[in-house]
Amino acid sequence: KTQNKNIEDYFTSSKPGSGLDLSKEEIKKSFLEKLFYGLGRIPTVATDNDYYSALALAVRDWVFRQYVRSLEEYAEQDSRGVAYLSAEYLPGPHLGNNLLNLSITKTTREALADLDLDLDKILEQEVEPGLGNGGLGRLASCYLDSMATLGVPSIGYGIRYEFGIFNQTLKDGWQAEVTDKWLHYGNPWEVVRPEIAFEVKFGGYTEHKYDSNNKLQVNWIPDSEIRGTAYDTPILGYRSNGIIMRLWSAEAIESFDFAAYNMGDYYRAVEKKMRSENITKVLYPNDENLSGKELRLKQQYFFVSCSLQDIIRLHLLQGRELENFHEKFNIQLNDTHPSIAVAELMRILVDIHQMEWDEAWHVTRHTFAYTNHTLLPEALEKWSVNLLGRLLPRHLEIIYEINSRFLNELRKQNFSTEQISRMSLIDDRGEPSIRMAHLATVGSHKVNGVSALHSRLLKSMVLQDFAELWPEKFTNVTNGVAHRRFLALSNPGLADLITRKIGKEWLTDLSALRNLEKFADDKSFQEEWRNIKFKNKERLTALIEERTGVKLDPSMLFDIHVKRIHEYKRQHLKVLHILSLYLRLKNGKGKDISPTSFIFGGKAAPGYFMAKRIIKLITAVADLINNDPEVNKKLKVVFLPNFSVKLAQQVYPAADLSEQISMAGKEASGTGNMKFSLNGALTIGTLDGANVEIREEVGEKNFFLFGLTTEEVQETKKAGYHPYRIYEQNNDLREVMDFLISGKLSKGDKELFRPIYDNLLQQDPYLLLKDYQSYIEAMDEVHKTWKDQNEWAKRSILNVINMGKFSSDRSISDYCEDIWKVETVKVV
Ligand code: AZC
Repeated sequence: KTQNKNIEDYFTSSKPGSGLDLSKEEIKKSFLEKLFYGLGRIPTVATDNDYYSALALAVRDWVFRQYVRSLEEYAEQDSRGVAYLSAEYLPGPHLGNNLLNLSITKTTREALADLDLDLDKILEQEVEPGLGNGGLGRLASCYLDSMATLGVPSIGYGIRYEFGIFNQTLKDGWQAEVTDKWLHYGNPWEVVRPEIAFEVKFGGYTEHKYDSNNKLQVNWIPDSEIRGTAYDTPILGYRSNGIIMRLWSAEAIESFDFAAYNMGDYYRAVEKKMRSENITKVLYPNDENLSGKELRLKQQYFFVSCSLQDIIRLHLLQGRELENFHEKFNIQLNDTHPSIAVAELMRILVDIHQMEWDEAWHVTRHTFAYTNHTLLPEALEKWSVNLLGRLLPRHLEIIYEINSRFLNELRKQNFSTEQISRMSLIDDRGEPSIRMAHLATVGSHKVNGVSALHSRLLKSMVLQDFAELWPEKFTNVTNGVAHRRFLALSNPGLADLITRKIGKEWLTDLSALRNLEKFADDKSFQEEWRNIKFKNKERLTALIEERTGVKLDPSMLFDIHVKRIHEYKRQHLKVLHILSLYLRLKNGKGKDISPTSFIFGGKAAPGYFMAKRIIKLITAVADLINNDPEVNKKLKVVFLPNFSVKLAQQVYPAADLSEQISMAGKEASGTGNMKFSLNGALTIGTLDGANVEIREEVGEKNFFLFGLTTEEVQETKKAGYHPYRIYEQNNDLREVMDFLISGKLSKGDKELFRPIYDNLLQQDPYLLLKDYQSYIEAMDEVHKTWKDQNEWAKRSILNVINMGKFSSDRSISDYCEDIWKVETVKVV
């Protein structure tokens, strides 16, 4: 707290002014000052990247203004706050979004034009922070955007990975990974806060002693300690508050090991420092699959420990008692990645602040809430007791204590032995391990899934026993997306049309899009709508040609499948469909096919054999089709490398058809599905995740449905599934499957795609063959509908105007009401 009266007086009397709606002259002046005196550049040597950095620094000042104003307001209101704990964030480029939220995009463009600079070229310079894998990380960033916009007193905590998600390139059609050096040219958005730094312990052992009051004291004597330093990035809401994304970076406590140094061993002296800094070096590139690696657990504990120490510091700074901690703070666990926080908060309260166990447990359970993002068994985190005990010996004891008390409760309530062993935090079958989802569930007051279907399945499958024990604990919050970034910013043509017709209300209330309903049948409106889509497709066509050399025709149907590559997401089902069209054309039976460009994008986990082979399959099919003059007037296939938020912003606005074809019961929600619809794509999809709710909102007629339901999937598997029989019975499918191993896709190599072929014929765990026919028929319906362009435009309009539910503003309001019980405080 500052004790400096002069500074306080200055602050109070000059009250930070708004950062919004700046004038052209103000923008120009700040930009040039940052360029000259912030970066020390003279005009003759300034590069595009310097222009970008100068503008970013100027904008950051205005964003910080809004942040400071928000903090003042929160302090005055004594608000209850939210800490969002997430191991991943995918913010996307900041500059354009901040300009939008400050409402100065147009003025900035003019200011720069006066200086003969082009805003678009400058925006292009930004390297996005790839601090996440996919949906989960992007969701966290959408939520920060909405928390800022709605005025939720909040802070997002995470890890400042030095290397984010790898950059994907293609080599001979295979994915190749290249290190992501996002910090190479510096990062103008962050501010390092060396004074906000905490020490984090690892390893060693514990000592148990009774003090003079006969109270047990546990002392953890670690064998190493490292420091986490805060790096703050301000996140601005739309004409509203600013909040902070606080990312922790690891460093050695002593830069040098002086003992070694004095003995002349300089290298060994530096080695320890390097080893400590490894913790935040690199993001694990697995989505939906745990790595079980020690370094990963270290990353999790490291950021959790720093964050909790920071939250407690903030709480105590305000002169509060820890007994009321839960009344002032909600901590949201974004999946189980930060779930060690349950044990860590107990340790801090009991060991450090001497709170009684029962009271500490009360505080802990009322502080945390847990969001589950997956039902995939291979993605449910477990840590071996051995590893956890070695790295965090005190936490293991605490987890055992939580577990023993919990199991005793169950015994008192006459739960069966079987149920008790299912619910235990420790899995004793095989190598003993900790079930992190159970720890998170037991340690939280609310548990939510991310779509209606997923939340239901969570209760009936993965956490069934817990849902029976504590039905009131379980709830649903359907995911949402930051519609300002994914519509206003990335589809300016459409945004402009919408605003011209119904005003700007939709920017802060997406359900206002319903006011467009009266235009759905209006032919001239439909035509404008189509022209905008066409222009977006032209832009994407140019980008794809530049990146891949493949030239698409923007008048074709753009059929797009972008997301992480995973068998459950069934990119290979899309490939089977493409091959079926290819064979139809080759057999002279393709007259009903509407000319289509198939666009794929997404990264595969570097160690995921099948996913990588699926990428190779896509590129092989692309080579075959694009180079065959007999078919390439009607079909084009392209794999667009290195899918990212930046690319996504150009892809969604150009889509006609959105592929959401996971096997029912596997995709927890999906958020790409929402972004596509929001930009006027129609969806072909299964009844999985949020598809179910999207279909409800946009109307059955405006959604191409196919495939088994979750229940049918379960029945099919229970009855014993034999994919080979389907292959035998369906001639078209057989022809497509056999084509995979014909060598025609692989210069005669019949073995290249055999692993995919064998997997589908022998196991087919995601039921591609079972859903194949239904998918083909739905796709035929798509091609038929496309021929009526007015009808297509109408359905596209109906998709967009019914997207109100899927704004992340709505999701965050749900969290506020149902889980966090916080009041929002807006500064504008
Ligand atoms: C994803 C789910 O697969 C996706 O369905 C959901 O929309 C998204 O979370 C947000 O809730 N899960 C992940 O991305 N998981 C990891 C570990 O990356």
